[in-house]
Parts: sequence; structure tokens; C-alpha cells
Amino acid sequence: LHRIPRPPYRLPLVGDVIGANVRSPLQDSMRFGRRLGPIFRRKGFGKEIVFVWGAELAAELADETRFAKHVGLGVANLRPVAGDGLFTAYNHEPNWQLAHDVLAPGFSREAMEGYHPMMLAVAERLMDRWDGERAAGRAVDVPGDMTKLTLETIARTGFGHDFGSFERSRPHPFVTAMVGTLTYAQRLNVLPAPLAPVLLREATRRNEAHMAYLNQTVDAVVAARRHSSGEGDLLDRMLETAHPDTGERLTPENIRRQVITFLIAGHETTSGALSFALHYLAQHPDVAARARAEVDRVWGDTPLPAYDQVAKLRYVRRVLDESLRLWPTAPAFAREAREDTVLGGVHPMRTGAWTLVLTALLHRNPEVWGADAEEFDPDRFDPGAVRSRAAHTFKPFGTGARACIGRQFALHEATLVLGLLLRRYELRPEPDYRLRVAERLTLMPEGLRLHLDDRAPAP
Ligand code: MNH
Repeated sequence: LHRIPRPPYRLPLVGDVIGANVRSPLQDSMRFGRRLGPIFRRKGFGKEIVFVWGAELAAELADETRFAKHVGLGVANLRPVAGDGLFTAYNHEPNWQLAHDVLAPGFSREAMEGYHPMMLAVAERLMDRWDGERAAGRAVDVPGDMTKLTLETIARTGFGHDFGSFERSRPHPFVTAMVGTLTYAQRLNVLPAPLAPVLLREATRRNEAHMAYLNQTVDAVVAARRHSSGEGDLLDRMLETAHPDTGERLTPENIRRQVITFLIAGHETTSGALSFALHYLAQHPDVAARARAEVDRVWGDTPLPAYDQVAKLRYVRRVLDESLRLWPTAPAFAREAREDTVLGGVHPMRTGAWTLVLTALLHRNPEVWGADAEEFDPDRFDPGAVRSRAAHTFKPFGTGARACIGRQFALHEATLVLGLLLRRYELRPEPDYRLRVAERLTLMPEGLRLHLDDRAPAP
């Protein structure tokens, strides 16, 4: 460990407090990392964490024969909510493989094609609302509305449930409870474990209430389905499908964990990704014009794009990738050694020892992305540029067997929505807006509001 650089100032007990802010552990770590180099450590309240953002080291950690997902920190803190659901399951828990095999077909091409009309219907609800705001000359609350959109999308496609988000002026209580538990799970990371229950007594009580609300909501969704039937959505798979080889089924308690997992994992990060992309489009009118021209060319006058027309928006997709490069909304993931090993030929790791891959900084590593790595430029994702880049340097969806199961779902939904919005609106930023990023394990642009203008006639 002594070979790994750490910040110079360290107090007993509290650790590297200088420059640390409990509300922004990730952005603090990015600042430390830039100074300390591709592998570094930080200590807070007795916990020492090793971070990696060097390209070679990250590529090594992606080797599934030597490393695997580690359920630690924020992910482990979500165990009380999400239990052995797919995202929070330990590698050795049998319910991971079982649920993975039962649910994977829910993300096949055929399944996605089935979700497409529902995704379109939700996007139209958003545009109805935005048309009203445009007519009234009001700016829209981007993260708030993207959260409504993505929550409705996963709830309807996955579970046949309608939260009625667009009929509400305030966020649905499910969202408030979810944001509460995510924020709480993040706070536990930055407080000393023995003191957390004391310091967070009030917060802990609130968190219990939030978890109870999440459970209750999910139980109601499942109960409703037991009396009717869905059309082969995720919930149907959970309730009806036996494992093709073993015939095993998910238990009711595990189904509850999976539903919570999918309702949260299935919307929070996509909402952030869409919000950052809209921010960058508003800040870069040249990029927006190019993307809009592509939508016009590929979609023509079809009022409702077909499933196949979405993946053809190559440039819109690059805008999304570039946004996820700068602000990967799940900004880190943890990897543990399967056997005793030596990382980078210098850092010994025992079986089970783990490190955090700091995706947000790996994605800004100048050795990979060049001296202008901090700039927004979708052309970095031109096929030629991608081919000439080292492998394992773009990891917004994690890596290996435990990588994101919802990747295609998120990319389809987000590309579709960006296409529809670009076709309909010109996005104008508020003149004095400076990007601030809020952290609650995931990332979100804080206070982002955009003005909607009628589209300028094509030049
Ligand atoms: Mn998603 C795992 C990022 C959208 C459901 N997701 C992960 C991981 C990352 C991630 C990173 C791996 C975490 C780790 O290694 O500890 N996910 C994203 C991002 C988006 C996203 C950036 C959107 C953009 N995720 C979605 C959507 C769904 C979903 C949409 C569901 C519909 N994700 C999951 C699940 C897992 C996961 C479930 C856990 C998979 C597993 O461990 O088997």
C-alpha cells in the first residue's frame, strides 16, 4: 500500500479531510486523482480506499479471469433495500445466476422491439407537457422531467404500472423515497462506521420510512399483477418463468428485491444521462444542428419513428456516448481479486482485495482522450477514432459478467427521446447557468433548466 500515492495532509481519525465535502465524494476524488496519478488512495474515518483511473490498470481489472465485481461501498449500502437483487447480489449468491438467466431474454432485441411503442407513448406525454411550457414561455426542469420520463418508461415496459408522474406537479413519492435511500447510502460511505448510527439518527429513521414506502409500492405492483396478466414483460418473467435448465423459480421475497432494483436502476442513471446530453446540446448549437439534421434525414416526416429507425441515429448516439464519457452517471465500479495477484506488476492484492475503478476520471485520462479530454466533442466516437483507442477505456456500463443488463434498453430509450426532442425544439440555455453536478451515488446536473424555442427553419 505504501507504494500508492495519497494526499499529504491526514488527521488521525478523520483522515484526508482537506478538500473533502460530504456532498461530493466523487468530484473530490476526481480532484485528488488528477494530482496523485493513475492509482491513489484516500482515507476517511478509518476506511482506506484505493482508486484506479490509469488505462492499463483499468484494462487489467477488466480481465474476468483475475477480477470480478466487488459488492462494496455504495452498492453494499443498498443491500437493505435491494438485497440479493441483480445489482447488489454477491457473486456467490445463487439468485444472481438464476435471475440473470430468467431476465436476460427480457433485454433481447425482440423484447426491446416490444417496448418501443410504450417508450414512444411516454415520450409523447413528455412532449405534451413541454409544448405547454414552450407556449407559456417557461423554462423546463430538465432532470425533474427526465426522471418522470424514465420512471414511467421502466414502470410501464417492465411492470405494466403507471405512476402518473406527468399528472403530478411534484415528484412521485417513489422518487422522493428512492433519492432518499441513495443519498443515505452515499452518506454512509463518508462517515465513520461506528458513529454513523449516532450522527445519522434522524436520517436513519427517515431511511427506514423510505424503505418501507419502496417495499409497499412494489408489493402493490406485484399484487395487481397476480390478479391479471401482463404481456411477457419483466414482471411476468419474474413470476412465471422457470430456469430453462434447472426449473427453479424466483421466490416472492427475491421478486420484491428485483422489482425495486429494476425500478431504481432502470431509470435513475438514464435520467441523468439524458439530462447531461440535453445540457451539452444546449451549450453546443453546432452539435445540436448536426444531430437535428441527422434526425430529419433518417426519420423524414414519419410522425412516429419505428424501432429500426432509432439505432440509425449514429450521431445522436455519439452525443449520448460523449455525455456519458464526461459524466458517467454511475461514476465508478468496484473490482476484487479472484486469487492472490499483483496489479500492474507492482501492487500485490490478496484474494478478495478490491479497488474502485474511477470511470469518471478514466474517461478524462489525457493519455487516452488527448489534451482536450475535458472538452465535449462527439466526434471522439467516430468509428475510426473508436478503433484506434485502447480497449477498456470507455466503461459507462461497467464490465464483464456483472456489467449493466439494461444497456441496450437505456441506449434505445435515450436515443429515441433525444431524436424526438431535437426534431421538435431548439434548446436554449439560461444565460448564467454553470454546470453543477449533484451526487447521490449517481450523478445529475443540478438546477438545469432549458428554454424551448420553435425550431428555426432549416437553412
Ligand atoms: Mn445499469 C449494472 C450503469 C441503465 C439495470 N449499470 C450497472 C453497472 C453500471 C450501470 C456501471 C455495473 C455496476 C457495478 O459493476 O457494480 N445502467 C448504467 C447506466 C445506465 C444504466 C450508466 C443508463 C445510462 N441499468 C440501466 C437500465 C436498467 C439497468 C435502463 C434496467 C432496465 N444495471 C441494471 C442492473 C444491473 C446494472 C439490473 C446489475 C447487473 C448484474 O449485476 O447482473
